[in-house]
Amino acid sequence: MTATSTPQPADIKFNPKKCSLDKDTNELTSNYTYENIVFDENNQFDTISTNYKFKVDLSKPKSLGILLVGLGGNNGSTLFSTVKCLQNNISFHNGKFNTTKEPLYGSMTQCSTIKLGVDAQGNDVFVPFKDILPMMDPSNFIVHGWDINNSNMAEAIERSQVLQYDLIQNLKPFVEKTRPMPSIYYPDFIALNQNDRVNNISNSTQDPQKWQDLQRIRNDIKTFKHENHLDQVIVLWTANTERCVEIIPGINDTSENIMAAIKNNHQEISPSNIFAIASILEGAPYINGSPQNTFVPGIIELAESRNVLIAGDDLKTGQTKLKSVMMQYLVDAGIKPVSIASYNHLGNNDGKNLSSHAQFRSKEISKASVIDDCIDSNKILYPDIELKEKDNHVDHCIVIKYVPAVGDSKVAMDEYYSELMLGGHNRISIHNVCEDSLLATPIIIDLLVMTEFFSRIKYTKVVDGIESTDFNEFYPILTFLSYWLKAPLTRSGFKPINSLNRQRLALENFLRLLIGLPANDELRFEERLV
Ligand code: NAI
Ligand code: DG6
Repeated sequence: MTATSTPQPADIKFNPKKCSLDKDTNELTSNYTYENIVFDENNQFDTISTNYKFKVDLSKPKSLGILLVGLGGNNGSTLFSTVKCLQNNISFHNGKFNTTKEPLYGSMTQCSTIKLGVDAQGNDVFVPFKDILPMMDPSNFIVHGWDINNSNMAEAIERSQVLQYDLIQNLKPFVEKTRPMPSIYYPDFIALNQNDRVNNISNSTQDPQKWQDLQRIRNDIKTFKHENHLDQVIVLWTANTERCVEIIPGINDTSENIMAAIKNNHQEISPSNIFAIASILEGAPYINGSPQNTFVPGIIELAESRNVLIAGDDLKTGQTKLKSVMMQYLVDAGIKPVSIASYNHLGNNDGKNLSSHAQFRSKEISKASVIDDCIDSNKILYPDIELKEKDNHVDHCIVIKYVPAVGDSKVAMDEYYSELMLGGHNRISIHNVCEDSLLATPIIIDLLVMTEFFSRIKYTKVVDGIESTDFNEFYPILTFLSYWLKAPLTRSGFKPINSLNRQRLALENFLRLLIGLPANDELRFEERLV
């Protein structure tokens, strides 16, 4: 593999000392020894080391089915349009010139690189992220989905006001024939101000039949898969933010209870609960791109028992991504942030929905959690709570306001106020204006590409030189996707990792080990030692 090539499966280069390729099955197997330092309760440590064998199926599917809940929204219609642009070479006027095939800026899989090593002169050598191993090309996505509004996709992109005028005109012939499938709407979960959008639903709001709703969504997934001859479908929620559901023992705490609660039309069963369960029962990975707590314990248990990949919550696009970087920078520099005030205003339909308190609260929770792991990492700056409560936390204030005039251009203003030595203070103010859905869409692409990629990987443990013939799939909560998610859903007993660099490092090192390379470090001994 060269630094610029786009390898086909046959071109994959790997370290033969660690990997082998089975040409019959087209699977690449790599050996990896995972080492970690484990401390006991007396603060004594030991090195643990576990041998694993990972197997990647190098044959990616010809097409990947994508079902979006919220297809007609800003993110949904922008993703749909992006794929149509790629598939049909649709050009558009970008300021001064006409262009086709602009790179998918903002997508880590499509536009970033990974360091593989150094050349003979000690210069770093990078390869495109997507070229390390075969990954889906977004032009091979087949996209459809549901929406509570029946506008066709030409009307949807016009309404969204995300894309430029001439691109919308050029896209129209390719998108106007698609209408979202009717969805399910339980009015209590999204803001009342969304009511006037509702004209494409299959349930009765007066006489709920949630069990039937579940069957119908399952059927939609099956039909889509069958009609498009697809091996795999991924379902992603990019519909309005819902209010959080209450976790109620006996209702949504186990998989058995939640199925019974659906049959009984329990009020705390949300539309996103129905979509997640339908996907899991159909074996389709489910990603929650919004902040609500769809993944109640009963749904996690169902995903575990069916071994279906799930990930969430809430796309990490602008302000929060920057916050996870800023916070890590400050804390790792030994500077002590004491307050972060984050203001947002936006004028799209997402902003309108979030102007309602219960839906705002879901977002507030997901936006707030992003600094927790940084605080936990440094007991010098943030000593244990018993010492003095005020020393232990950051005043973190989150405000979101709906300002229709700015449309999809979201404005984010953040002030980081920190303590310096000898009583000094440091105030950093950030003013960030971004086209919200043009940041979110490449992130959705990454989540889909990586979910499909991870579904082709299996592993087994090697104990005393003996490897089990049974290869396992990943634990269903796919925390490798945390890089793209604001409030990473995490396996019970583990804390989420929010720091962007740590999330990216995990992905890079995992891709490296699959081709037999050691974890990346920046020791640069070529330069530093004589
Ligand atoms: P949007 O309001 O433009 O689109 C949401 C769509 O969902 C609408 O077309 C609406 O009719 C539809 N919808 C509502 N309930 C539904 C249901 N039960 N079934 C099917 N469709 C339903 O919002 P946008 O901007 O596309 O954002 C979508 C979600 O992604 C929101 O929850 C938002 O908070 C989240 N998000 C958005 C980001 C962005 O940058 N745009 C970033 C991070 C998260
Ligand atoms: C206002 O905060 C609207 C939200 O939907 C955000 O646009 C979205 O959650 C992205 O947030 P962030 O913090 O990643 O920019």
